[in-house]
Amino acid sequence: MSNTIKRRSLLKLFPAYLVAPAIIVSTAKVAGCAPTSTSNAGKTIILSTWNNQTANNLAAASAKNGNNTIDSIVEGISHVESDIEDMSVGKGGRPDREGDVTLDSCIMDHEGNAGGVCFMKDIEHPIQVARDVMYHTPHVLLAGEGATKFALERGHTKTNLLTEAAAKELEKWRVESKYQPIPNIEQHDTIGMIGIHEGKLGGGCSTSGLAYKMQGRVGDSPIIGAGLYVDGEAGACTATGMGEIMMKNLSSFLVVEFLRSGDSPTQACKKAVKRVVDKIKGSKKDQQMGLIALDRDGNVGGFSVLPGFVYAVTINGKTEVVKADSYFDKIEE
Ligand code: SD4
Repeated sequence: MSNTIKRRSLLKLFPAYLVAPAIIVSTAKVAGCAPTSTSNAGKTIILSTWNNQTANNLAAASAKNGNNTIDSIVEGISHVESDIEDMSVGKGGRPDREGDVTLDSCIMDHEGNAGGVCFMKDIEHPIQVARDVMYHTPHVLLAGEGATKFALERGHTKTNLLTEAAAKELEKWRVESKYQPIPNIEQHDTIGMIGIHEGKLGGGCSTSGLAYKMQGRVGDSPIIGAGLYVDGEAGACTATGMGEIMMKNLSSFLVVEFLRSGDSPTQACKKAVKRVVDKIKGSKKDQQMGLIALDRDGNVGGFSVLPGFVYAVTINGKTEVVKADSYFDKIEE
């Protein structure tokens, strides 16, 4: 049994933050959470969904080495895309029910430029292709074969994204073919990263989407306003979880609008979570959504629908994993 599967089995019993091999601090202890504090202004800050400490550290190191916010974020996310132990992003990601790994990603800078790819096959680094869409095309989103073709034109090479471990899991899943994404497990590990460096905000998001999704399904992660939104005048937000609920509510955009009107990042995420919960019909505990946000003064925060959501925060080279507060205290009824 691989480590990943062991970890997944553990996650079925315990929320993610209980098995994450990291120091977890509560939201309140994170420097910069105070709504009106400007103590982080001028610092380099990187935030990412889930326990993506290595990605944060790589992004922060890249910024220290002179790269801008966007290129630093791309470096951090690219690491996760190549990590086959992460079965929700890039190479090694869980496939759709036909056995194809299809990737979604987007990126947005301080000035409001944006790019993305969705339903893209055979390319290991969707975040880099998203950056190319942003800077080298007049468009925002390329899909499917067009995205792969563009990536090849930009110098990417074809890669087999389906690993043996993911193929074996698919075979097991096909025995029952029950499509019931489990909060914090099936919906776990997508990387959304936002940051500020030299006063410039930016963000990126990358995922293989929900495991065993219908062929052609695209979630929130490549959709500007749903999985990611950045506005240099207000702040940045990115999301993880069941993409359909972020898409119906444009949750990342909404959080940035709350930041614009003066809410702290935690308060803004909490209000956007409440909006989603109020609108869910049926059981409100079937779907996880985790949001993280950063305002233009460098204050950070996060909030989720269900417990179990954590995020990594790096402020001036020091990384911590933070357990987000959630709307519900328990997953079970
Ligand atoms: C999606 N939001 O495709 C993504 C899944 C995710 O951690 O966040 N997984 O809906």
